[in-house]
Amino acid sequence: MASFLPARLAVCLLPCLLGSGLVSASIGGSRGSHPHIVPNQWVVLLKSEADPQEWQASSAGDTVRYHSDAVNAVTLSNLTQGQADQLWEDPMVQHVEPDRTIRLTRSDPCESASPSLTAAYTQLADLVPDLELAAEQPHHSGRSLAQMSPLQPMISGQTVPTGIQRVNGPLKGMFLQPIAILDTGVGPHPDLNVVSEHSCIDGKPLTTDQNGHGTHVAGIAAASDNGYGVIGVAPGAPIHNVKILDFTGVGTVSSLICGLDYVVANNLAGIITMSFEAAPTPADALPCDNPSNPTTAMHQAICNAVNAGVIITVAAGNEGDDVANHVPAAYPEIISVGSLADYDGLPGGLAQDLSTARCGSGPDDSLAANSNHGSSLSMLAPGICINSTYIIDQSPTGYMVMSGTSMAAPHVAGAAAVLRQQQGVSLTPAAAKQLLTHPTCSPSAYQTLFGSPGPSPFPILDLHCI
Ligand SMILES: [Ca+2]
Repeated sequence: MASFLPARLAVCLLPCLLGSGLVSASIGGSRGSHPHIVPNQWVVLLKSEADPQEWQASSAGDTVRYHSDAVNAVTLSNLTQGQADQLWEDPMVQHVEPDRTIRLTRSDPCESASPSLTAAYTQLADLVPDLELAAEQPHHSGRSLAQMSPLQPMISGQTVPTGIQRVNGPLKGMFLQPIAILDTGVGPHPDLNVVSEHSCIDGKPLTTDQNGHGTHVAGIAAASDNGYGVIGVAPGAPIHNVKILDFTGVGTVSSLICGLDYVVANNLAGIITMSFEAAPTPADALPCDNPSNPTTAMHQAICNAVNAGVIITVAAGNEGDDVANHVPAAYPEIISVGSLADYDGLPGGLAQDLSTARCGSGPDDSLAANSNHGSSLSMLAPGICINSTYIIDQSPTGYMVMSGTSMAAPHVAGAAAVLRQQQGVSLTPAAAKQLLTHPTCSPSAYQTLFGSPGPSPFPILDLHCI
């Protein structure tokens, strides 16, 4: 441990630089003058009768990847605007649009790791010198799930995070409905039951998480009930690690569609959670499945995944804005989740107002100050001061407290896994959304929001009421 950076610095080094805007990066390593567009890269949606691999042979540009499950499309790079315009003349082409960057929903990773777990993981780190992954070498971890697994018994003591308490967890039992985490990667982490891994980052097949965000999200949804670490909403549920954002938290619409393709094509998971935003375009507001006036590739791909039976939870975003201004959170087909500020795991607004503390985000049991909201927000779940799994590379404890709607959405994904287990896999995404957003508990069971007594204007996740 002697050569570890001081814990707080090590924990914060990369994510804090990114969070403060001091570091920026994009997939592919270059970016044009427009920060939301991948230069000379295009998503070409093809008509249903076209085979993407055969069509590509006659097109200009270089193929980044084919899409055939979430949408029928090809992503092409090194294609000029003029060449892209010419593609509209192709009878097999339905729609051409620039590939867009997608970015992690901003959250606060700079909180302290759980003190109760620090000692145990310090011991773990002492035993495993190669846990010291330098932040400047984010793509070369080299550790594997197999290397981690034998270390599980070295960690003792399990805490129930406040968010789990607040939604009336933890639940006991076997949770078998898989959840796909479309994020910065997941783990490896001994408290997570990762059953498959796939990278959609160009030229970087490594699926491990060098950011920490995806690992944190995964633990909220499904950390195992195993006597150590934390426990998730659907404890031990199988996790599919689908890496669509690089270590800086940046991806593309193409990498998102790649992730959706992976889940849909392999029929892997009936639930997806994701926490990113793209700059919206007018076409994002158009309905899906209208070839004569098509919506965006991102929206259509998400619709197709939902139509294939996948329940999708999306972080509402942390701008304190109307969620209607943010995609994909604004899409009506998904469940958008805002952040509830809760400090004690209990309803009623009784906890001390921690607004001056690092985690403070308004009064206890209120809508978090920076959570997006508005009439199109589906529901709330705890999102402030949430303790969950984190990459050991950047937290010697392996756990971290983070805040944001990124932390709220996976609570609902875990609940969707519980619901699917209760109701059967035939439960449709629309029916799941209806059940999750119309709790069976009476409004009087709700809490104070906005600092004054009264019913919540938004449904709040409660595992006893779904
Ligand atoms: Ca655990």
